[in-house]
Amino acid sequence: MKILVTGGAGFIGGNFLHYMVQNYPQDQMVNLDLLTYAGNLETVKSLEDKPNYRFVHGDIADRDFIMKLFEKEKFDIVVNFAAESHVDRSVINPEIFIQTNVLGTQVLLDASKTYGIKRYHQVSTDEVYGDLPLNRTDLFFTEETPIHTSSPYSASKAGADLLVLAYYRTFKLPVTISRCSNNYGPYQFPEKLIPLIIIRALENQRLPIYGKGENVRDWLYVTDHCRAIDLIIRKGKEGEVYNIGGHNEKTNLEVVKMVLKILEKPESLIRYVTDRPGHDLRYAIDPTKMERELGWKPEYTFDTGMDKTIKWYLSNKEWWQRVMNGEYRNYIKNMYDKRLIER
Ligand code: NAD
Ligand code: TDX
Repeated sequence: MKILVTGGAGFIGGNFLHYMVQNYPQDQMVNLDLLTYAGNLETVKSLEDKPNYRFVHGDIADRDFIMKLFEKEKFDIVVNFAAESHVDRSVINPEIFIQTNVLGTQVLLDASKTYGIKRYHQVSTDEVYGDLPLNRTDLFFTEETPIHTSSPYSASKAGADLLVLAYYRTFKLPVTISRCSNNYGPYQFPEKLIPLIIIRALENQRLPIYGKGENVRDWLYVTDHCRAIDLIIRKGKEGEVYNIGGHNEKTNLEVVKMVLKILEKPESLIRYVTDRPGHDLRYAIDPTKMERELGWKPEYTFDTGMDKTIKWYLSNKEWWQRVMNGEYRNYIKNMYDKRLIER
């Protein structure tokens, strides 16, 4: 089996490749990545000498390049992780989100249709369902929850999901979609809450919490997400959507306080800053379908997952120090300076 993994130099795609290369030595993995600010070949460095792994540099939205690649490689399975993935960046510059997340997905779908594949899997997000109220803890996102997006990021992911389902209905392309809750774990770019907080706390810098810190996210350790995708591409039903989550809801403040406690840093580092525009209140996944149909359950609790994650950031300083280059420093300055001054 030859598997194309797009966005494999990013956080979840990279973890997925580590998992797949190790668990399926008989399958060939091709990692296609544009190496944007979020892509880092050091994440997959230890795979470079493996006989069942290869890297290809390129853009999923470059139609000529993708068509030639599919013609030459004859992939059996496509797993599309490649995306612009940060909500805050989509507030500042929505265009690249449409380009990569919508048009890039369409190019991959067209290539899959033209050259034939056994399965196209789209890695999507719980954010396509919008948000839930904070005071209705009885409500969860199911696969039937209507799409109702808030940010340019989630709108672009929802647009891609609709295209994927349209290619199933219209062209009988064998597709599946997974919609996962917030991931955390090794190799996550430090613009996302958990790595940002770990790294800033280690450096005794102020920890920006949007609004009152009451927003709720449903956290899943990244390897549990990777295992779920592996199950879906092998055993999932064509044309189906699968929600992935571990019933692990926490307010942002709870998450930040937990990190501070583990790192033995003071809560006085916390700063409440200007809220994210359109900030979704609560995400909560109902993963019953994954459990019932594919026998999936998360292996990590928040305690075991956070312990592993923090230990990883502590022993991989070179990885995160190298990604915090000029672009990263400018981003942090533009994103947070004004927020921290305003309040
Ligand atoms: P990430 O930002 O860490 O990685 C994205 C990767 O895609 C990078 O390596 C980047 O270089 C690559 N990329 C970007 N544009 C590209 C293009 N045009 N062509 C080829 N490669 C390109 O993202 P992540 O957090 O690993 O998320 C991966 C996927 O999972 C995304 O589709 C995201 O929407 C989805 N998702 C993420 C989470 C989460 O909590 N991080 C949760 C649910 C779903
Ligand atoms: O500095 C911060 N302060 C803060 O309070 C940052 C970066 C975030 N937050 C809050 C906003 C959210 O309520 O923390 C929460 C988590 O924020 P992010 O890490 O940016 O994630 P989120 O917006 O929830 O989206 C994530 O989960 C769904 C991923 O980035 C998406 O790619 C995925 O689809």
